[in-house]
Amino acid sequence: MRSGIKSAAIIGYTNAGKSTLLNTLTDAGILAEDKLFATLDPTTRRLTLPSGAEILLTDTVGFIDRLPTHLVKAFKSTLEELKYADYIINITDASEDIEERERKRAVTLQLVQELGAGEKPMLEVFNKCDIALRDIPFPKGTIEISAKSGEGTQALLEKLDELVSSGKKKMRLLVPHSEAGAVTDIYRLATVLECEYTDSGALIYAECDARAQGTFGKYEV
Ligand SMILES: Nc1nc2c(ncn2[C@@H]2O[C@H](COP(=O)(O)OP(=O)(O)OP(=O)(O)O)[C@@H](O)[C@H]2O)c(=O)[nH]1
Ligand SMILES: [Mg+2]
Repeated sequence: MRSGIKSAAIIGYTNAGKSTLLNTLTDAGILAEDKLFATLDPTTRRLTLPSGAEILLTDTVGFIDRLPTHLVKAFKSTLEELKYADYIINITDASEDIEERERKRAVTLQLVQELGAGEKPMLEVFNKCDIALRDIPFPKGTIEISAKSGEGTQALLEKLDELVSSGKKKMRLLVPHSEAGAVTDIYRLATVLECEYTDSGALIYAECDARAQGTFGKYEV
């Protein structure tokens, strides 16, 4: 949060392919197995999007319904991550029949609400399209991928880029030599597109989110 880098949490029913997706996108080397709850603690990796913007991507524990009451609390604590995420990537296993698919999707959406994350921007992703039953249409607006083969993941990254860049503004900033330390902050909190050292200071062209716009507005030229 302090770094100002946006983050997305990959959520979904157990076995949907969350860890596989994180591995495919970031080569994170996280255990992905055909067994329930292969992931028991969240793992976060840094990912560079096609625009060059960076995002943190977090794998989470799989959701499940009819969870024994004594486990609910433990599960919810691992899902605290959701609270800190800026965006949600909701993965559904598209290889299952429509009833299972919709049931699990409903459980996941319900839990997102219960965790207080219902208002966060969410990308709906249908995974395992390589083995999906083609006769069942996917809901409108969903992104179809195969986390295993990588098919469709470029489109997912582009959608993430759209989310991350919304509300951003390109700014021309002139940082005087006497405040050179601010250059590091700009590199940390904004996406620097160009940087040139001139007689009057560092001339930087950067894409700034709302926070960076506030912090660096005084250098705008
Ligand atoms: N055919 C196919 N199999 C996939 C795909 N993505 C994941 N799998 C398989 O689905 C199984 C579950 O994948 P994981 O990535 O461990 O699923 P998960 O959502 O992280 O599961 P939990 O950690 O238990 O919540 C593994 O056997 C994966 O190889 C895909 O796109 N196509
Ligand atoms: Mg997992």
